[in-house]
Amino acid sequence: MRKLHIGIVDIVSSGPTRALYARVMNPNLASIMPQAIGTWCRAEGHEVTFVCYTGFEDLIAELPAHADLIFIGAFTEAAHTAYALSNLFRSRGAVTAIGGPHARCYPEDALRYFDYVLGFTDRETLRGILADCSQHRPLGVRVSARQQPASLPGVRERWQFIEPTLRKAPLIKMVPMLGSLGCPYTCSFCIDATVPYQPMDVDGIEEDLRFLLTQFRRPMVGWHDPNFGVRFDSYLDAIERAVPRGRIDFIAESSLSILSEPHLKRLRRNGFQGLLPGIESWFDLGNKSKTGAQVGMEKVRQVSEHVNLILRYIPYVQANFVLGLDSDQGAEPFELTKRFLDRTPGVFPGYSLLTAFGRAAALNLDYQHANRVLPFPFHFLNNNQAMNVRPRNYAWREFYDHVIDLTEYSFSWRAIGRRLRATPGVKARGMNLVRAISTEGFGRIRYHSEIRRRLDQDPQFRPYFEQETTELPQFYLDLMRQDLGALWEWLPESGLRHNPNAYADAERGSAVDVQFGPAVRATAE
Ligand code: B12
Ligand code: SF4
Repeated sequence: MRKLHIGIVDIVSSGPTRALYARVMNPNLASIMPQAIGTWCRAEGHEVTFVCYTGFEDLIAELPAHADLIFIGAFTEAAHTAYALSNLFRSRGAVTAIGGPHARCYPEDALRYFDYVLGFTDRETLRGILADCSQHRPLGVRVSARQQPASLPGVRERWQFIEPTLRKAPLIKMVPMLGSLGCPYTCSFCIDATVPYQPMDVDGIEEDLRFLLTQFRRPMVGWHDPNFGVRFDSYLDAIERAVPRGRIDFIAESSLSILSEPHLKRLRRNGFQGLLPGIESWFDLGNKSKTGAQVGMEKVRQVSEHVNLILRYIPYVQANFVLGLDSDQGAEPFELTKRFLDRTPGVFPGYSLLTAFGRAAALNLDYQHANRVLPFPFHFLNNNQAMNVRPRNYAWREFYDHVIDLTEYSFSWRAIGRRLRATPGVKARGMNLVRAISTEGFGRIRYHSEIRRRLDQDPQFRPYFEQETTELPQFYLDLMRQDLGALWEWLPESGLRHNPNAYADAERGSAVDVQFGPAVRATAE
């Protein structure tokens, strides 16, 4: 095979930024897979230029002008950035490929702009693409391994990409690691509900941790497992074997059902500094929070006690909620969240507006069949800037009133003060304060209030939200143009629109045919 010049972009920021929070945090949000792809490409003998785009780089200057192949890893919120980049590099003769959450959720749309659209990706899948490396236009080919890879390059192998990425991080330097793929739970809204749980090799994890100790005085690891610690003892045994007590700090997303008191004691002994359990709803998804059939105030009491217990052992706890679920009605769900905050002052609340990310979950088919999915451009699908599912039990204005009220309550100076007093440690306090007064707290209050104001006053808003028209309000177009910066010029005009019901159409067999290239091992997911 000829030696290829390959560019890899891990898009963390969907456009240029100068925000302080982005400078501190974005390098810490790098993904594992682009680093894995880079490692495999180099191991196959190709030349690789790797950029983790945090919003501060000049992408066009940093990537090779004459690349043979460009891989882009993108969330849906970065889809337009990815489409623009693909267009730019195709114009210079490169073949382009996209992988990551957007490619998994919206493959039909991504096929219009990329030669390859990847689902599950293992080394074999990649080899097929490297061997084929040819244009597939106007529609690309969709390529996927049959299942998640059995193994991925560890930290030592990925260090060639981790190290330059973390060099951009001035304060916190978080190394991304993976202990497992998939999840044994089946939350109906989750992309992993149908992906079997699969632990990664524990020996590899130990080796990575030992390696990290040689690189930083006190490393910090962010576990990217959908649900860390399902095989709790096996992971903690590995950590205890590899890491002298307290030498590495860890952060993980775990469900409440895993976080029993004996487990918390062990997590604390082993340097866990931050946990992000999902609560999601007071009226649904009891299996995840170990509350069974309990709902409403009863669930608030139980979950609050549990989260306060976690806070006795772990300084930083973010509890995640989804707003606007079908099980919610009236003011009660929002009021219950306020009571939860009153009872659990140390917790940082993470709110997501209900979002149907294309093929992410089977539940999205129901929303599409019911014609409840709005065609908000991908750029706004980050759980906050737009809610693309029409709520079942709320009118839009009423819904936004509740969201604003809850956000104001959560990030009032009173709540911030209580949170700071209830949070142990300078780092955790600092993080809670910065998040509250920057984009996540005050910023969201401003943004949601602007949307609410426009629902009353901007004549383009209400008809779009009520699905009377698909004409996007100018407000969103202007915002997108501003966010994308110079890349806006490269965004194909058709990229602004997508079929919000592509998943349902594909199931009905009325979608655009998926093509498969000759030399690639292609399987529909
Ligand atoms: C860990 C995680 C995070 C971490 C790390 C993020 C990161 N940069 O990787 C943190 C906490 C920072 C995070 C933040 C966010 N996240 Co998140 N996160 C996850 C989670 C739990 C696991 C993803 C993961 O790394 N899995 C391990 C990898 C190896 O497996 P995989 O993702 O399935 O990838 C496979 C293929 O897709 C492919 N692949 C993946 N990437 C690439 C790249 C290339 C180039 C190629 C070729 C192939 C490829 O290969 C892999 C192996 O088969 C998923 C949920 C889930 N269970 O998947 C949500 C998820 C990915 N997050 C999601 C969202 C919405 C967000 C946020 C926007 C939330 C917010 N409002 O802030 C931010 C965006 C952050 C950013 N821009 O980077 C959505 C994405 C939906 C979408 N279509 O965009 C998901 C799916 C959750 C959901 N709502 O269903 N997240
Ligand atoms: S517990 Fe978390 S990762 Fe597992 S299916 Fe539910 S939401 Fe997804």
